[in-house]
Amino acid sequence: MRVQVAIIGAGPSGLLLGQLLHRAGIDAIILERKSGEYVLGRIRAGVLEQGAVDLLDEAGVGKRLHAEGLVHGGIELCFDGERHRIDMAGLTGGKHVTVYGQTEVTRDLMDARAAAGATTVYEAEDVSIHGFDTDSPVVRYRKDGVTHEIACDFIAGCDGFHGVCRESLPANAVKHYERVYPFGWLGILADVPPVSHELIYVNHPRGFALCSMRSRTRSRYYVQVPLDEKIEEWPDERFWDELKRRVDTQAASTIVTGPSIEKSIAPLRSYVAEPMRFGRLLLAGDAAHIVPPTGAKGLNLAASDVRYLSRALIDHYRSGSMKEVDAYSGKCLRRVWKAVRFSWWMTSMLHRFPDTGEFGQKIQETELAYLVGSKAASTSLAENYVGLPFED
Ligand code: RFL
Ligand code: PHB
Repeated sequence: MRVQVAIIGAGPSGLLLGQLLHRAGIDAIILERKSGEYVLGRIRAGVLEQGAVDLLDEAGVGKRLHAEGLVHGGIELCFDGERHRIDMAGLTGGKHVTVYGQTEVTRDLMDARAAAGATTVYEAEDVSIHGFDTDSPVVRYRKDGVTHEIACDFIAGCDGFHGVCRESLPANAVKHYERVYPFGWLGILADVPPVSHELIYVNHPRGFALCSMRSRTRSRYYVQVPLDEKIEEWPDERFWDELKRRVDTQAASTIVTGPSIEKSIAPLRSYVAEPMRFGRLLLAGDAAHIVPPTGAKGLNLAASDVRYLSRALIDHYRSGSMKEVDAYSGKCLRRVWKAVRFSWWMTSMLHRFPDTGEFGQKIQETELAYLVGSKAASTSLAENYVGLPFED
């Protein structure tokens, strides 16, 4: 079999790239290790920058997002027991974010791909990539006991942090930058109305908390927990009690509790692999970088990589030039590092670190007080949160 682009991974990066290429008449196959239901069952990000919304529109999958997504023009920061609103729209000339779950984005992209009749091979085993340092790369995989081989022009590594693509690079071809944080987020999803119509990020001596949502009837809440925490030790009751201890008294008295429909612990990490391109292998999304979720940037960075990658490949097939493919890694990484910095900064300001003590807590509260009291500082947060501009 031969295709123009072989995409590894059917998460948001791979599916969105597949859709944009399909609309440009470029032939691509997607190989995914897991089943479609498994991919849809992963509860992850919830906040889309305008740039990500625009790209989903461009891919022709924006209809349900516009009908059901919640448009937010601000967030609240809670510290020292009080909430302060950051007027993101007011500070950025009217920009906002849209709350719409990654699960829904994935579902919309899967439906569009099925409607287009494009091929996704789910439960593709032992995917391996070869010859990406030549002009004729090859991808192999196994399905139902049969080995298949695909010849292609390019391989798009959209296979997430634990994927095979980055791992296949020669060790001396890639530099890794990493910071692992000494805590994780325990998150629950529950069919209860959100406590506030905007997100609340909480700094508290007991640890960070976040009140988020998926819709007007479905809430997503998180609390910071130590890395070795066991999910079995967190029955719903304990989660709700801990959340109420961290938010302000007004929120604590109005939070509606209910049975969780999902509960998981996610570790926090900052990671970047440089460069994001090696010959005819191009990495996108979590395959190339990870940010802690505090800045709500993971899914948005995946979309911005795909924006640059789809444009580079479309330009190549129209003009025959490799100029945009050559520029891909540099363009992505300049934007990636800004989001890595922002996510690290939000994480540092809002979480309890085991070794910084009461001094660290005072510094954080002072930084937050400065932030909410200074238009310059609030604007810096707001322009990063709604999403920094693209290069083209
Ligand atoms: P994904 O979503 O991980 O998709 C990669 C896909 O590749 C498949 N795969 C393979 N397929 C074939 N062969 C192989 N060898 C393969 N190895 C892997 C995987 O099964 C998967 O389907 O990466 P993508 O598309 O780049 O999308 C990125 C986003 O998913 C990610 O940035 C965000 O979800 C990050 N993230 C969060 N971001 C936020 O903005 N807010 C959040 O609250 C938030 N929560 C999270 C998260 C990421 C998590 N991870 C990665 C563990 C919570 C978690 C638990
Ligand atoms: C979420 O709703 O899952 C969410 C929202 C904002 C974040 C992280 C996660 O910063």
